[in-house]
Amino acid sequence: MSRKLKAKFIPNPEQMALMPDISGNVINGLGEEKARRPSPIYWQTPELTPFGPLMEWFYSQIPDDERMNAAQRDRAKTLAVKISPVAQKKINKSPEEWARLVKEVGLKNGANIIGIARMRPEWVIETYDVPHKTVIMVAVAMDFEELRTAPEIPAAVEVIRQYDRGHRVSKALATWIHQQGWAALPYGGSGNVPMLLIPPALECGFGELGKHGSVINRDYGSTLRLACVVTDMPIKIDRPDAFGVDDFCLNCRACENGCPPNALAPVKQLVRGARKWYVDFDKCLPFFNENMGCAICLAVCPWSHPGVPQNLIRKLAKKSSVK
Ligand code: B12
Repeated sequence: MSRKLKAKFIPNPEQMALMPDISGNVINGLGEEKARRPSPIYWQTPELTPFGPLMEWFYSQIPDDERMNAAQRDRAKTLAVKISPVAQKKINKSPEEWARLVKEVGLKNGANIIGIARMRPEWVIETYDVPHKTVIMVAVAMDFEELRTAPEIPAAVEVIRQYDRGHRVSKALATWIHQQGWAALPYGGSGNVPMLLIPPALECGFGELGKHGSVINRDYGSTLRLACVVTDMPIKIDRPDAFGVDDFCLNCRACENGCPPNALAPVKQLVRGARKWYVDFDKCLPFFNENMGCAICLAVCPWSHPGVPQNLIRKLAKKSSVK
């Protein structure tokens, strides 16, 4: 399916007329040698980014489909839920005990994985203040059978549903933290998140960055959606996890070949002082906007198939032990 789309994609001139003069890759700092905080680019208040009109155009393209509408309504309900204020009495526990409890509460409320990272200012978008010292990362997995239909409606519906779950888990966690007497801010992962979610996800052990620019996890592959809660509660920090993805992606071309607008590169690139897999924003965005949020790169990734990550990890471990 994606090969057919690849041959055909010619961006809509109405959308292209809204493109700003500045490249999204310049805003993102492609080729810059020095580290700096990221600039707002998308899914932020439209006035903060020259791509604001493109965000509005994306919404104008969403089909009037009952499944989409129902998923949007559910997410709106979750977004409207208010969380209780911080309790007057602050409870003190060891960082290890807080980590155990935070993970228990997150998993009980529907997360697939919870991890803890120490906040780094370079993750926070430059138009925001750096909030709190600790980041609780939340991962929810998308259903592969829905995801594999990308860029069709069932995949787009699954994305909205899992964003809803991300919002529910982060709100439940923030409520619980408030009840313990500590401040917390929940970010469900869609819209106006003040920071990048991928770098803390990598730091807290959710996995490695794939060639497609998303995190690949040892259990859920490329199917994760991310959300977070930021807090000053002193929680024990987790460690990164590497299991061979970096080497694997160098030799795999599934997402590169599957991406209709050719937005994925065969080699890592320098972005704001770090060499990493980088997605060409100017190529990715027009296709994303015209195809309900796309997600083909995740659907064609071999790591996304249930059961495959475990086999790949075994094979990669064998290969590295004979090197
Ligand atoms: C803007 C945005 C987009 C834009 C631009 C994407 C892009 N690559 O530039 C558009 C709308 C096109 C988009 C598309 C998609 N997105 Co998007 N997107 C975001 C958003 C809101 C902000 C990211 C951002 O500002 N990027 C711009 C600049 C700063 O990017 P960058 O410097 O290249 O940094 C990126 C990575 O390299 C990494 N990173 C940053 N610093 C560092 C440092 C080091 C050392 C390393 C290793 C990595 C790293 O984090 C950044 C994430 O894009 C995040 C949510 C969030 N708050 O983080 C979701 C997010 C990254 N998207 C996500 C996904 C899944 C998608 C799609 C598959 C759509 C879909 N239907 O789900 C596609 C895939 C496109 C692609 N191949 O990247 C997920 C990724 C989940 C995961 N498992 O990792 C996120 C985290 C949303 C979420 N809540 O789950 N997205």
